[in-house]
Amino acid sequence: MHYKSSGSYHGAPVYTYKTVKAYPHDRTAYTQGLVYLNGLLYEGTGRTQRRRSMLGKVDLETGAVLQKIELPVRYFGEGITIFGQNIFQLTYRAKTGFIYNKDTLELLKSFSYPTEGWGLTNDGKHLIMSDGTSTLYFLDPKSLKRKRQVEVHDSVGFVEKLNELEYVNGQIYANIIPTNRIAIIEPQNGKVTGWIKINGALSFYEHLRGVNVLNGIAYDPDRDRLFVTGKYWPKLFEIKLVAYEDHKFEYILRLILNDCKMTVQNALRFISRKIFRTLKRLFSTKGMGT
Ligand SMILES: [Ca+2]
Repeated sequence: MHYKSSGSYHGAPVYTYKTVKAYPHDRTAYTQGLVYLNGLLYEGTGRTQRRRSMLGKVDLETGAVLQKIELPVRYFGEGITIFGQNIFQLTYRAKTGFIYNKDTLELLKSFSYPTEGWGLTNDGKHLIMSDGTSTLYFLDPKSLKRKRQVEVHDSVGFVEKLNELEYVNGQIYANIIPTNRIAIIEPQNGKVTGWIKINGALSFYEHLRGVNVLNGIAYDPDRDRLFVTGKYWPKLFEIKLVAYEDHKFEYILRLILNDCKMTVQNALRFISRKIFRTLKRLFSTKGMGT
């Protein structure tokens, strides 16, 4: 288990977090895009063996899906963003995006782009898109044409696998797949100005139940609330960033406690299984004698 870390990584400060509040999140949602607007979460999910890709409105407090549409089975849904009255949604390899009415989720039209589609957000002027590389593309929201692009980099080199995005106070936050790290990116030049470590949000018991990686960032600018979740995560967290240097002991303790919890849970499961088998054997032996 790797607990050691310092207050900076590749030349940029490292942040961890405090959980302000945990909300329920649909455990079956293979989260690919997340947005907050006026009390609601909007979530885009990818295709799984059991479910088609989806775009839905979710009640923040209960995690209940209030309204949703499913994508045709050939599309794997990716990042989403809300710009004006419309929701934009990317798909993974079909080079096709969709535009919906924000209120009704009615499909208005589709558009195309030349790369894979991963994450999507906007800065109020442009849509900002990732494609799994280190490049962020800035698209005109009307013509959907690429206006400019930046290469995301830190002091060591390019930062690749940028996935779910969120524009937060003039910076772009990006999940780095498949880690539990978020890069904070300067939109003008692509420079990473900080890193956020989201390890330890879920217990190892929840990891044993099949949760996947962090992949969902949303921001409420009115109340300065930052939300994160992940693929198949049973919870969505409102978090506050704190400097890693100031909270590293608390952070390490949280990871160790999660490990201990898992060890105890596994031990209890092992012992109860042994007791159950022994009792079963005893009773079946008695039964054979009568
Ligand atoms: Ca987002």
